[in-house]
Amino acid sequence: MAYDDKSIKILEGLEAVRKRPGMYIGSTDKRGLHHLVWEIVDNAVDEAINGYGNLIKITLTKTGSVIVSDEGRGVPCGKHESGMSTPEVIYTVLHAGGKFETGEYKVSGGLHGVGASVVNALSKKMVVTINRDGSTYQISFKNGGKVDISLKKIGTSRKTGTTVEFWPDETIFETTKFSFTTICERMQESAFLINNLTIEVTDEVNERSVSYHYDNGLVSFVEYINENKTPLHKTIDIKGEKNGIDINIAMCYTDSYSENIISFVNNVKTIDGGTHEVGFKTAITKVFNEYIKNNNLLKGKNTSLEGSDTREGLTAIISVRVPEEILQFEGQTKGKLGTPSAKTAVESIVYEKLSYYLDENKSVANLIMDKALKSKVAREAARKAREEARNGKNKNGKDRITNGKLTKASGKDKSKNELFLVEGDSAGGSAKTGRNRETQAILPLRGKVLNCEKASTNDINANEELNTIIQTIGAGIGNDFNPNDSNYGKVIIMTDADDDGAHIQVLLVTFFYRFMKGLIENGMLYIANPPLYSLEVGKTKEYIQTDEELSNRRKNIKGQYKINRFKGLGEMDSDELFETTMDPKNRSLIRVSIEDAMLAEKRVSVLMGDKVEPRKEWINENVDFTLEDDFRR
Ligand code: 0RA
Repeated sequence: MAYDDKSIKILEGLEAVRKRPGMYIGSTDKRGLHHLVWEIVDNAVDEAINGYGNLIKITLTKTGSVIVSDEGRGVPCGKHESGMSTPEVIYTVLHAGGKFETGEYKVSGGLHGVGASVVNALSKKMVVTINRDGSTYQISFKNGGKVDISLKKIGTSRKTGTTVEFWPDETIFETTKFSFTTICERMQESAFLINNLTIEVTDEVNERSVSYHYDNGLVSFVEYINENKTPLHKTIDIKGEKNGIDINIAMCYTDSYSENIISFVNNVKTIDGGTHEVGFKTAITKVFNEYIKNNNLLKGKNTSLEGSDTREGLTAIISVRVPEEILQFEGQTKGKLGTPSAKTAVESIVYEKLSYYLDENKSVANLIMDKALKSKVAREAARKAREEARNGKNKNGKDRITNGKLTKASGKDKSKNELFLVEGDSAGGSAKTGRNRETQAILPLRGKVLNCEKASTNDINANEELNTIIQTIGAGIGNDFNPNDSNYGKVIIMTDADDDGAHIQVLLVTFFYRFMKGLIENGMLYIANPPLYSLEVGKTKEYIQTDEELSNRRKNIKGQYKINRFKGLGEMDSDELFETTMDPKNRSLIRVSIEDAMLAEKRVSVLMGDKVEPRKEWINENVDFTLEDDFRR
């Protein structure tokens, strides 16, 4: 093929990416936009995990670009067999890769890994600078991956490494504003996963900068998550290698009741778990039950612990590195490890190391066995209580008086019905008046919701507010939760757009995450997005969702106008509330994802923990986090 034919093919390929960006990066909203950053960073991380370079810098610049630089080997700068330079191939050919030797690990190409060329296709400009073989080379692209200036030597350098700067294309993305918080959260995670790697994130617009570096990797990660909890022992560190799979796990039990297991494969989070997580859980259950049997802790009773008993209060990070050749992902979002040998590898290493640890540390062993045994007792009691609750009777056989404040929907098609959980009785009143009576039900909530981060199933059952929610939804909780039993297709949290409202949102999301995960997994949990302002120009009134939108809108108004900032839902009348926030035709709902929920849980522990300092910091930094980015899908 002649060079020209090749370059036409390439442009067709990149054009396809621009036509259907969603196919490559999932979406063109904030999430999709950040995908571009992950894609470029993953390449840099690949170099680091294979031992090349230990500093990665990410910079958000004043011109709206992101710069990612690494100290890896540098992209090779020779001529490729196609006639193009190798950098041109890497940044313009879809799925061009092939740099990896057998046995090397790679992030890119695994979970998302659509390649740097996709980022180029979705950028109005991209500049790649390479230090290699004593020289500095540069190539630049414009208008979605068209070569602007071909690769050329621009100087000399003793260093090696690659720097990529790109400007996302505004005609493709709904927003091109990067979130410093989102990038930091993810980079901190990568720094935990790769010992001795330093990641610096700089925001030149707001003049702030953070550097992440951890000597104790996963142990530091677990300690970070448990920052505001009370650990029962020193974090257990498990390392090993089997079937060519490198295993690294840190685990620690706390006095809380939540289970917090986060797993990674080649440094990419596996949201839906997979074989490595299954191997981990299987091993723990087996170790616990053997320990209990050997030490006669169940006093001869012929029962055993369930898996969930052995994970109550557990924080664990599982990180495995699986070689390319046997790497398999499953599920719609490819967030689940499929590689079968990862199960056996993790299971046998954890079984061996954890059994040994417990035998060597009897006092720790007794503490955590005791906790697991208590969990078993509580679980059995709670199941009984739930069964009674489901039958609508309490212990004494009397009908339970609950969901008294619920205003029901009249429609019979459950899947079309929506439940609004509304902050405060006054907003509840407006919602009740303004709603669509057929499909919308209103349940007003009084003040703060119980913090479920430390709550046991018994605590939940004893809490009236949460009990009302559970019964109203009618689909059970925990292992008994069944989305098909839900009385509503959508559960929508509607709070004021202020601090307290955000607080209630995280508490509720945490409750659902811990006790009705299935509701989130099935995409049934939402957050309503009330407008921040109304804007009156002459006789017309419009509603504005964000500060950014307001300042844009103001620029285009000629003549007089009046702005009103809504301080809470209660300031809107019932028609206004319906029109802006509840009416399916106009409203914009935020669907809560599992990822959001995990962040929310971490936030709850920061917000509600005993330490004052992190809480202050957190509130200062995240006043409007729900609107900013983290809850948006
Ligand atoms: C192809 C081959 C080699 C390295 C790379 C690409 C490479 C790509 C990126 C992207 C961002 N940073 C990067 N660093 C390196 C291997 C080159 C060799 O064997 O020396």
